[in-house]
Amino acid sequence: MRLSTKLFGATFQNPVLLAAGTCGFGMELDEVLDVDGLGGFVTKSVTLEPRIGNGAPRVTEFGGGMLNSIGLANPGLEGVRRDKLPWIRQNVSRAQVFVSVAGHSVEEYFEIVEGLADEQGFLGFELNLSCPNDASRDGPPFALDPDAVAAIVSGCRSRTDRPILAKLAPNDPDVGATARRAADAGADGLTLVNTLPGLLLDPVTGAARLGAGSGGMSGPALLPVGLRNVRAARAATDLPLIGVGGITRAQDAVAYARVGASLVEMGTASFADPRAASRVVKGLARFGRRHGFASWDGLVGMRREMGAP
Ligand code: RRO
Repeated sequence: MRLSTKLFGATFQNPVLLAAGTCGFGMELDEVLDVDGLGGFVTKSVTLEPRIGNGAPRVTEFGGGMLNSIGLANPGLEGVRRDKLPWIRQNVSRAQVFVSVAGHSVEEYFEIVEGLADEQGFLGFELNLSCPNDASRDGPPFALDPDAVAAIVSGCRSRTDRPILAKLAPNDPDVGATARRAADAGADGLTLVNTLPGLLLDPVTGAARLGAGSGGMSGPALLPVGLRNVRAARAATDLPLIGVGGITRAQDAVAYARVGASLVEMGTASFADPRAASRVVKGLARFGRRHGFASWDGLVGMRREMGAP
């Protein structure tokens, strides 16, 4: 099965990327995985200033996956320019890289996009509008406010010619409408979904198992949520979609293609097995051979095929 696909003016050698927050800036996985053999990766979300993140524990597991509240720990714009992008420029030539951008205000997104304008080594931006763990902000993430989504995407659009992805939330009551607002504001693609807000407790003490209290749920339990949201976005727009949530096997990636995702991202599965994404790439080739599919692109569902989500 031909796995390469052309999107956003670039060639992805295969459709499997590592999701934001699960692979640092690529260099952190250098010893365990050939990141350049993947379709690409999305960096940890970058904020204007460095952030140390939330208190420990930041991650806890349960039967369906895991819950995290990292709290946007990252070196900040200047640290990324100085310490992270040079490694990417030197070591990543075939995988496509998106820089994830997060802000506590609308303007912070603009400043980061402008601050990276002259930097090389990455294809585009994934605007993280859906972080469930940002203690610097009151209220729900930007992704649940369609006016904020439109303002952030259009402001970034006017500041860069690079591809812009908008990463939306899993608990959006009308993700199709939000997808349309992002498309109208000039997004080149949408990433669905971020982690789902959740809470785990110690039954004896009643205390939250994460230092920050609640967090974002990821892992196998997120698969049906992600598929449903991708399908709803596909029914609402023609934009390329990136499916993320709960992929552990090649057939999960194929399910995302069927509901309209042109690319997929993996994260939680690679915590248990750092080579999980490479395994899915190989599994996709096998899936195509076994079931007689000539190309990944041929599996990607079109808008006209999508019924009600
Ligand atoms: O850093 C985090 O706690 C975090 C982020 Br920015 C996000 O977008 N999603 C998530 O599950 N955790």
